[in-house]
Amino acid sequence: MRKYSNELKPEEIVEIAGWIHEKRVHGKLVFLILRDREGFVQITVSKKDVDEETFKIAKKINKESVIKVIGKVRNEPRAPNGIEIVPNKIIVLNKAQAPLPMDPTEKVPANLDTRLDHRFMDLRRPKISSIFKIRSKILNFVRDFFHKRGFVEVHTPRIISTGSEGGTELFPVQYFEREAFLCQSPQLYKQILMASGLDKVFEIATYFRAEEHDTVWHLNEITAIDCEIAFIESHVDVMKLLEELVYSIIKNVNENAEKELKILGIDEIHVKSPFKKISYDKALEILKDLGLNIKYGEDLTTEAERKLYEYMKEEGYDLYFITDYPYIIRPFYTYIEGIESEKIDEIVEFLKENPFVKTRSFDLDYKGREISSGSQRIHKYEILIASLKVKGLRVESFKHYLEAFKYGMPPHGGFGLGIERLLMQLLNLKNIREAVLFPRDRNRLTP
Ligand code: AMO
Repeated sequence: MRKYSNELKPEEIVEIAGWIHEKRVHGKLVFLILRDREGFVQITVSKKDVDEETFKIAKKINKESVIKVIGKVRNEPRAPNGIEIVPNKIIVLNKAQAPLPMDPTEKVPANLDTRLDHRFMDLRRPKISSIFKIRSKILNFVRDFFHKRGFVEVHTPRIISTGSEGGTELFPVQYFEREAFLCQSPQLYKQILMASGLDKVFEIATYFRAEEHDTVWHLNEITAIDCEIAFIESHVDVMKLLEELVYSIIKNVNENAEKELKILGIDEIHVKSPFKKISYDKALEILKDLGLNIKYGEDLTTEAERKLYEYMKEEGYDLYFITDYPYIIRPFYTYIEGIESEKIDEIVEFLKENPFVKTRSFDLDYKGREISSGSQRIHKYEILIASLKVKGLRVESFKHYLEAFKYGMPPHGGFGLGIERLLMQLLNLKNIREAVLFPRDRNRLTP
């Protein structure tokens, strides 16, 4: 049975397989450092211990070739982790060509583009694979978190007929003889499901966003943790759940990904709970005091987000909510405060006259970047129609979504939490592309 490099015990005869990370030849001795998923082990090939053929193989083989070794484990204080394998047999499973497109030992640094072009090789570096091992652990934990709380995991369509977030950030696809789009988020479907009686749903979803931004925190294809809950009192219930989720993700990473964090040079991820909560109005006041004027009704700029974090950091917060945004900068489905009327025309008029009316909405920022946003949703049919009209969206395009609001839709709300942004901030990655295996951005469609 094949063993990993972290499972070896002295005096055992073992079989181990992996890549040749390093090779040093000293006359009648060849040292191979074999790398597998779990780490490294030295293979010490001495001319006197092995047959001529095996010695020749060891001496000649290129770095990054894949080998299988059968041999005896021995204590060796001079070897990297205190043990070495003295091989009986070395089998070359596949030779690597030379020169390599990049250096997996990190001795020669490579730029991000070269690394992403050769991602399979980039991932041979423990620092890089650690990011994805943590990502996998987080998603496993998230599924468990929701299931323990009675949520049902769902999968909604990736090919859709209409945008869910408003705006024009859609990728068109040819769907037989019709035009369709890649989904921007599961928003409309997770809301429809609130009328189904499933009550609490979550989805690990892919979002496609045709945003033109070419920045270090935007991607055109992302993964997000989406959830929706029925029978809430307000957005505060949703924020409570999101806070519990993010807090427990961080706790879980600290407890269960110690090895990966260490490889990434992180001792422990700091988290102060409860998270700080400030309203949009308060955020603008704080920013004004810090010398930055944001026009009321405009979104926080990158600079504003960064300044706000400086303020929060002083108070010990890396994570904080910004709540109660004005209607003008939130999506059409966001719950609007203070609407009494059930007449569509009256509501339209009210919204046109009061574009800054407060909504039951929030963003969760982590070290100066938005990682999640959510809200209570409008659950009244007439208000929803009015909101679509005020936002300049075609009511007919939302026909099937609107149906769900006619025959018993409970109050509900939810959030979307971008996994790449979460990982980026959690692990202090400088570029969001580090948090996704094969990023899709404005310029990158391969590999
Ligand atoms: P929103 O559009 O704010 O909300 O997206 C939710 C979260 O998804 C991530 N995200 C992105 N990450 C990287 N690059 C992008 N281009 C990008 N776009 C979004 C962010 C963001 O906070 N339907 C609502 C959520 C809800 O209310 O339930 C939505 O999609 O982390």
